[in-house]
Parts: sequence; structure tokens; C-alpha cells
Amino acid sequence: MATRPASAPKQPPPGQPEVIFVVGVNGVGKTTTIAKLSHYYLQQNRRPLLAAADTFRAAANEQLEIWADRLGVEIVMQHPGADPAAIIFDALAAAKKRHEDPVIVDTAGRLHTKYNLMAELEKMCRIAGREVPGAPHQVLLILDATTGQNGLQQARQFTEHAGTTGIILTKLDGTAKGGVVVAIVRELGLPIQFVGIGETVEDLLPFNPREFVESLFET
Ligand SMILES: Nc1nc2c(ncn2[C@@H]2O[C@H](COP(=O)(O)OP(=O)(O)OP(=O)(O)O)[C@@H](O)[C@H]2O)c(=O)[nH]1
Ligand SMILES: [Mg+2]
Repeated sequence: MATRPASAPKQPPPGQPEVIFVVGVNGVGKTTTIAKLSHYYLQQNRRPLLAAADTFRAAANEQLEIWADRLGVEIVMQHPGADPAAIIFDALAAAKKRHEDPVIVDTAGRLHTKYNLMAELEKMCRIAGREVPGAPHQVLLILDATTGQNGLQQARQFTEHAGTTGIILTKLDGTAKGGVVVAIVRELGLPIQFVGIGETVEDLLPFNPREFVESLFET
């Protein structure tokens, strides 16, 4: 199987929103990480808009809406079961009109082995690219630090179908060390952008390679 090499992040054209997709398997921390990223961008005086494109899991809209209210950011959603590509279309139209940037897209958890779900993700990428040139400009793969070698398969498949540009490693506050990212960086050249160390919006840290490697050898 040929694996597409990791894509580099792209820049939106001047005046257009940066579009960031957040992807990964079920329960890894995508939605929580979106809240953390929103907080991070707000601190940089940017105005994130959240696209609730997880229309699959019950209560996914409500979960993202609670974060959006708490953070005071806009959210675009539709009814459960709606086509996620339609939400992306709406969210990008709203962001362009209101000059919100970046647009952060919450996607449903999906197993990297389910062909139809990965095809759906490809369609979402295509629609985004039709609305804003170069979109999605970043595709962040969320990986749970407790994941073992399967994380490498996840990274390969999400890169193949959605052009992953970076990784956020979550749940590093637990006992797991996330050593699988070493193999991912080696094979796919994907940068690790942040690590998640808890459940609040402040629990997102820039990745520090030295500290990470040292922690791998701690007993
Ligand atoms: N301890 C800890 N818990 C986390 C971290 N990130 C997320 N969580 C928790 O992990 C659980 C799942 O988080 P979600 O953000 O709902 O995960 P998701 O990937 O959006 O899940 P689905 O949408 O169902 O696929 C929640 O209880 C979060 O609070 C982290 O860095 N550390
Ligand atoms: Mg979620």
C-alpha cells in the first residue's frame, strides 16, 4: 500500500479563513482539543468559528455548543444526521461573511479502516477546498497517548485520505507515554504540534521533543 507523504500546512488567500480539520478515531479527544485550540487562538486575538460536522454521534452538537458558549465563539451546526459536508459549506460561508478565522471543524470519530467513513472525510476536504482555496489548510490528527502500534496505522490512513498535516497527542497526563509517535514521525514526517494534558481549555502545551524523549526513558 502506497502511503501519501504527510502534507505541509497551507496558507489561505488573504482575507479568507484558515480551515482546520480535526480528525481521528473515536474518543481520542477531538472535541476537547478543539476547545483548547479555540482558547489558544483567542489568546492570539483571532476569532475562531466552530463547525459541528460530527452529525453522527448523539449529543455531539450539544458537547461542542457548550464549549462554544463557554469560550464565547460562534458555532455552525445542523440537525443530527445532516451531511457533514453541508455544515462545512455553511460554516465557511458564515466565516467569510463575518471575517471569522480560523474555522475549526469537529469531525465524527471514525475508524481508519472503514472505507465509507474515510471516503466521507475525503468529500468534506473536497468541499472545503472548493469554498476556500487550499482548504483544509491544516488537518490535525488527534492521537490518544494510550494507543500503541495501531497509532501508526491510524496516521497512515488519515494521511492517505485527508492529508494530515500534524498530530496532537492527548491524555499525556495519564500513565501512557505515547511512544508510538516516534515511529509516526520517522515514517510519515508528521510534526507533533501540541500535547493534551487534561480536560480543561488550558491543558494544551506546545510539543517539547526533548522533554518528551526524556519522559520515554523515565521509570
Ligand atoms: N485526561 C485527559 N482527558 C482528556 C484529554 N483530552 C480529552 N480528554 C477526555 O477524553 C474524553 C473524550 O474526549 P472527546 O473530546 O469527547 O473525544 P472525541 O474524540 O471528540 O470523541 P468522539 O467525538 O466520540 O469520537 C473526554 O472525557 C475528555 O474530557 C487529555 O488531554 N487528558
Ligand atoms: Mg467529538
